[in-house]
Amino acid sequence: MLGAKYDFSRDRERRAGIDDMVFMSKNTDSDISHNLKIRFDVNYIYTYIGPVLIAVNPYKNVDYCRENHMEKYRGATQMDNAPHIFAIAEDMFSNMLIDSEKQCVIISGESGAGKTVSAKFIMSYIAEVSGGGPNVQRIKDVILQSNPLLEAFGNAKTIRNDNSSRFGKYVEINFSRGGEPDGGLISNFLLEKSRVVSQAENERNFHIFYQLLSNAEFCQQYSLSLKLRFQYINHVGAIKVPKIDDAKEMHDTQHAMDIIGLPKEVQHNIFSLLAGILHLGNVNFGDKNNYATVLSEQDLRAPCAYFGIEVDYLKTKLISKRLEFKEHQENKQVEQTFTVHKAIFTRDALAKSIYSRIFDHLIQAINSAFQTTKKSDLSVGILDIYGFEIFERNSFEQFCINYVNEKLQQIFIELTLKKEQEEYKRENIQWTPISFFNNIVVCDLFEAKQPPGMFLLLDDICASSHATTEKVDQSYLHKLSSLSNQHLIVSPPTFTVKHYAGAVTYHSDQFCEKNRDILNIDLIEMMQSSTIPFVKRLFPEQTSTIKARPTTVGKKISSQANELVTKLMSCQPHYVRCIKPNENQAPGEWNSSNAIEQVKYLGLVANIEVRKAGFVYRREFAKFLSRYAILTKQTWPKWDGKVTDGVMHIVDSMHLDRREVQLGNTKVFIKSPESLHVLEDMRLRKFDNYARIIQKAMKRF
Ligand code: AOV
Ligand code: MG
Repeated sequence: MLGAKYDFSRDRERRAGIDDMVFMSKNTDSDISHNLKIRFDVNYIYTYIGPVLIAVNPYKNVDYCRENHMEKYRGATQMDNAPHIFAIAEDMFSNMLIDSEKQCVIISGESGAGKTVSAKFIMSYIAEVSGGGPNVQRIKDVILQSNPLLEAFGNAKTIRNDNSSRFGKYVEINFSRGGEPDGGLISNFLLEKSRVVSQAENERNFHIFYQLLSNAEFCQQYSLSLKLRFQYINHVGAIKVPKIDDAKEMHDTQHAMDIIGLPKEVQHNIFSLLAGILHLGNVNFGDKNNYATVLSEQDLRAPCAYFGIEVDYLKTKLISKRLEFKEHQENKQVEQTFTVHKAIFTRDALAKSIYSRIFDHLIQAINSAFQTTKKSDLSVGILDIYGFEIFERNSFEQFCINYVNEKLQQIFIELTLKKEQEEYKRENIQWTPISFFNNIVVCDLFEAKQPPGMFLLLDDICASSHATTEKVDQSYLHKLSSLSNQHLIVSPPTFTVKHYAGAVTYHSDQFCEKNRDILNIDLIEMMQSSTIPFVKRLFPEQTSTIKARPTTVGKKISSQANELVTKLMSCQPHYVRCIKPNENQAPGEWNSSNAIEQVKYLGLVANIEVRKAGFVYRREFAKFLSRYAILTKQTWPKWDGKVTDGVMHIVDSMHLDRREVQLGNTKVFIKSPESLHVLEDMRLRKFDNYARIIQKAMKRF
């Protein structure tokens, strides 16, 4: 309805700051942070910068995020209501249907800022408002239940976040022309599997282990007990998390498994493998003349039972590997015994590999539950990855996680800051350029081919070196120091990367080992000898064809990140930028310097400036004309003159201020949301009138 619009310059009723920061008179980092704080103080966690949503983590349940508030957003435009994540979801859903265009939302922010929660709100909203029917309901259930399932296996308590995502995911939901979900696809990125075997102080292993341990029945069935002091679980300070009810979540996980369609037998197979992993971690080694021995054969029984393999087989393969060589033209084999260090490494590699294969199996199971057969051109994609991380000690995992975050920041810059300004230039629109930090230099530092960036240099070292791990990591540092890049400082044994979100110092030890990430062929064959069919299926590779130089983790993550960028670039993007108000996961606490820091690195000032100076709306002349033709008699149903004259005829007939509108070379640009509202409102009114006339006419028949 005309005139009943939400007042965007200020939420007067609440006196709660400014809703769309494009309307702020001053917009320094601290002005922005101050505005967010005023709103946060009255539980107003969402704020816009034009179409970009800023979401501050309240660390408590906020009433207007509940499902019963969704209805208000259904069919409404972003301008009809106060800023909200549901409005972004609605915008995605309706744009997809109106423009027949794929949509995606890129949710970013540091660890614990609220990305996963935001992603879940968007999924719930879309499930709520999209069409019905039994098969549709099944797809919706799969979408919603994939969350607790993947969180159980892919999330963990870190010091930054009690429910930190330790993998990235991109969820695509496909729709029919009528707006009913009819399939989907989840792509996952690099699970932090090192967590399976060790965790930093005050952190936990993946939730699922504690869920199992909290259930008396499972404990009995899989010989589990905290009394066994599993070495793969931190026992000091981090077993129980006050806000997490592991026993309840175990039920949720099982329910999700049922909904996804995992047969009970597979569920049992998975739980016993997890138990096997915990028991495997308690196998220890002794040192006999520099060679490893298994300390207690008794400890091998449980993992072997749960993996379905022979005790002697595991015993041999944890401490040695087959070496093949040629002697007098003949192929010969010997068993090469490991050092204790290598035996521990092998045991851990096996545990990590089993776990990550279970995780991949779950993703596959979800994808097959979606039963997507055809490629859809109507879809909504939701990207939720691990956020930017700085720990006291940062290793290869943080190196990869922070690289992916750089890539996302790059998309944001590319699409909202750079492309926008380029388009004005291309279209010959009057424009004063706005400067901003472009992190492409940091992305290049990671992934460049020529001269080689940090990932390629690491691959080179991994491929060429047979030296001890310490030496290898040292030579990596040496290679890095040859890169002259102002965003990299090498000071052995560490190096520091100046990321867009702050400088992070990485410890180079184990970089090579973690990048190589290979499970030796003997272990694969051993798992293939399992008497449990599910275990065999987890290890499907043909060992005879395994390449001498397998893909490294660095190569995999950079190609995944670039594929993701291509995918996102083919969609109409939406952005949610999450901000963390304090480091203590505490409700109601606002730490200004932290907030200002995030406002700074998220580039919000430039975002506002580009938006302010820019145009909220742009469309090709013909598209504009066809959308708003209904507004005037002369243009409806057809305009016969020049297309730009038609556009200007509509603009003038609606009495839009001429300063509000610019014609570029191919598109019409409209400056403020208010002008757009006038057009949209009039359009709706006209349609209503027509509908009424048609109804009346129908009644006469
Ligand atoms: P993240 O996804 O951004 O971190 P989460 O979405 O897991 O962060 O949020 C962390 C915690 O903050 C959640 O478990 C909730 O307790 C709380 N929270 C976040 N957003 C809201 C909200 N809108 N309402 C209520 N509570 C919220 V990481 O996955 O660590 O990068 O890797
Ligand atoms: Mg998360």
